[in-house]
Amino acid sequence: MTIERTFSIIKPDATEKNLTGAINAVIEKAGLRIVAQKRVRWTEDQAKEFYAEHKARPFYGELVEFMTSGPVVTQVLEGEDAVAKYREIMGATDPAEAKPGTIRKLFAESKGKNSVHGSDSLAAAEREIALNFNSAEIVG
Ligand code: 3AN
Repeated sequence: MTIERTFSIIKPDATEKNLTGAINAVIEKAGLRIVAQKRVRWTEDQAKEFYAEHKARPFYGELVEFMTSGPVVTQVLEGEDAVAKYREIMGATDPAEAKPGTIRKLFAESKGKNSVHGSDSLAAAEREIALNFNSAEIVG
């Protein structure tokens, strides 16, 4: 077990429905600490850069459009095995396949409007945190 940091986004479908606090409650109950958080509106360029690895996927345009359609809450989460633990409590990409009690089962609408993002590896977490926060904004 090692203490890790992972990057999280509360997506526009969830901020629109006023679910930031409810999602944060699930995160904190799972033992992850929110060590940085800000509510922002991404530009198209920011969304394109963040999701660059998905450029060739058929849903890329839709994804960029959705992620810039309203405010997002970006976060750094810290805790034991934070990357894997957050993926576990987020649930499957498709909320219909997500396990009971997971954030996506509780709150998400569809594969696109799926309420949250979490880094899928430690390397991705480092890249995503660096893109969105400077070190002074992260208070562990
Ligand atoms: P995850 O977020 O669970 O790691 P990925 O990496 O497969 O999922 O996909 C990245 C993001 O692209 C997802 N969070 C989701 O919002 C979006 N996405 C994935 N599949 C689809 C799809 N079929 N239609 C629309 N958006 C999708």
